[in-house]
Amino acid sequence: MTYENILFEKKNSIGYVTVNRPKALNALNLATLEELRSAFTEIRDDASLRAAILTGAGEKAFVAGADINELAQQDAVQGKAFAHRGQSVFDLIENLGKPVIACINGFALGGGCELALACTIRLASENAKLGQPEVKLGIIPGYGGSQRLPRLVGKGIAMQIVLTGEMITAQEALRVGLVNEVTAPDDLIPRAETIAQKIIANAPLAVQYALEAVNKGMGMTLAEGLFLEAALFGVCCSTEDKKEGTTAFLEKRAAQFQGK
Ligand code: CO8
Repeated sequence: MTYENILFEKKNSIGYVTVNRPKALNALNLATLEELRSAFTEIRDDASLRAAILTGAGEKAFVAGADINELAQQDAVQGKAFAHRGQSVFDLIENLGKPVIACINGFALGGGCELALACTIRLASENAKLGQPEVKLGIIPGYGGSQRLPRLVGKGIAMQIVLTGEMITAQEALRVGLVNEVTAPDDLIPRAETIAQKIIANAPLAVQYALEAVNKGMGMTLAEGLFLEAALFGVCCSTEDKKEGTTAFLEKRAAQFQGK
């Protein structure tokens, strides 16, 4: 696929995806959503890639939301269909089987905040501003914000963010657990690369199953989640990587994982 709205490159086992519509503050129109689907499908299926870093082009925005020009035209049936379509792309990112690190380098609003919420880890630069301003437009979050935000930061804080529609600073996002770390703008991508490489050094299947255990377990009762954890733990015990990891530890050497 030729990309017109995103940049996509592969380097050092990492897929770099940059939403590239800086004149519209990287707002997500339908074409951009479909390019994200294509790039992340490729990252999922390319065994040489072990992590992804997602950011926005320019210095002002990560993603300033769904494209309001398109939103303005949607009737009820289209609105529902668009929401499902975007949600399926964000579900792909959340359940990629590989970590996706959001580098929030400016505005992350509405669909942009929801895109970050679907990522595995969120880092923000000091100038980032996050929020769910949908109610100011007469709509509610439609790409998962009403569901992922309370699961991440708790119901009370999520209610305040969603119902006021006000933006919060990077520091406030850090305080409430919406982002994991805040960095200087120039340190954002290098810090994401450091975290990605630490994950890449680990056993690929173990990383994949740990992601799956956490993601799927969040929607289960504790008993169901524990059952899932035990089942996936058992699968790990059948891998060559588990044999290599435990043997390397006992032999006091670095493990060489094969993802098998
Ligand atoms: N959509 C389309 N264009 C946008 C968007 C957007 N979300 N955000 C900014 N732009 C455009 C502006 O129209 C402007 O274009 P132009 O230069 O042609 O006039 C350009 O980007 C620069 O923006 P501003 O001049 O407004 O820049 P400022 O620095 O003054 O303000 C803000 C920056 C505060 C970020 C401001 O642009 C803003 O408020 N943007 C809208 C933010 C917003 O409301 N986002 C939520 C959208 S709703 C949503 O995301 C719903 C998701 C679920 C959808 C499910 C079904 C489809």
